[in-house]
Amino acid sequence: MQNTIPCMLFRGGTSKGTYYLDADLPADPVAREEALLRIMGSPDIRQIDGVGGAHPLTSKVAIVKKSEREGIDVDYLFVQVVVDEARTSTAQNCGNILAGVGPFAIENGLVDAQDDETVVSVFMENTESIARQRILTPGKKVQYDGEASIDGVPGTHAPIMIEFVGVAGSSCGSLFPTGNAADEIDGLPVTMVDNGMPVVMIAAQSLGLQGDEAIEALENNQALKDKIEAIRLKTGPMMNLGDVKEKTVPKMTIVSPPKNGGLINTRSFIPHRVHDAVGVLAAASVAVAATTEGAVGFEFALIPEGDRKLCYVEHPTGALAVEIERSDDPKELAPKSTAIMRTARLLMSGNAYYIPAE
Ligand code: NQM
Repeated sequence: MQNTIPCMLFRGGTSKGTYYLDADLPADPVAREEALLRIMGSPDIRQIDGVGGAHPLTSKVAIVKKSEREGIDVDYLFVQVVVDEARTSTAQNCGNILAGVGPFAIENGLVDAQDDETVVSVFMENTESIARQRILTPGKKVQYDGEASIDGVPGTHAPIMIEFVGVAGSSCGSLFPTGNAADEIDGLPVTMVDNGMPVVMIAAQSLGLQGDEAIEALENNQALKDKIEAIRLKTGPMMNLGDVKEKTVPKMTIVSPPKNGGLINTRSFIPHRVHDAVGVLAAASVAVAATTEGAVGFEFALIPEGDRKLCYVEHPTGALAVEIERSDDPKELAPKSTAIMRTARLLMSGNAYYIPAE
């Protein structure tokens, strides 16, 4: 006998995942995790018996419910389903999957669509911070087609503008959790930063790299991966994240001078596979650090003028634009606001099927 659970499949930004109403999933945490794993087809490197795409970026879950918080429409919990292990993690947030949360909330009647445009306020449970999404809703229906493009996704779609509130330090307690813009680990200068995603930045040059290596070249370089993982395990406690061996944070980001006129170039280990692009909140963290004196990357970043900066964080398939507005107080390093543009698309709606354990 198969169990069924109502489910929608969305592409959110450059990621893809299954989206559920909280009430539709089993209430028991063990049964819930089992359902999420089996529907995705984990553990299996190919996820062949499930809907997962055999990569961390396509093995993601959003669980959404109507919020009881004042001024907030919905609560969103992000779950990373590990591809090749029977394990899920809520230790990180995901700004790409977030892009589908507003459309999902409207499609499921959690938020009443307005004519033309609907603002959805989302409480992101993983990091206890807020995102405001502006979704095009002509005739009170979510519009998915449009003229906006994001690097890493073919074609054009309707834009979803997302503004983040209170994301600085949301996982690590402060923007620079060690109190320094840069520290030294294993003889290498590193920057530990959290503007919505815990990120460790290391200059490509200090790793003997150019910074524009192909994803496969980095993933096949075991000595490099071991070095980066050794640093990552040391940064966990320093970033107030504890033992990160089994966690998907911090993200290890190699930075180098921009190649195409952007702010900075990146290759991001998330934390073991290399991202095809860069995470949304990871880019938000990189953008703030790279524009802060003393941080790794500051010296070679091409920093836009002004207090409101549109920063193009370059990645293997293009660039991700992050707008950061500096605080009026020059001593305050956390930005006043962080905003990005994404697109999302409903791919499938129906029931997910899985065979429960005996
Ligand atoms: O940093 C992948 C993604 C992400 C995270 C990851 C993300 C973010 O691209 O906000 O979006 O870093 O595991 O989906």
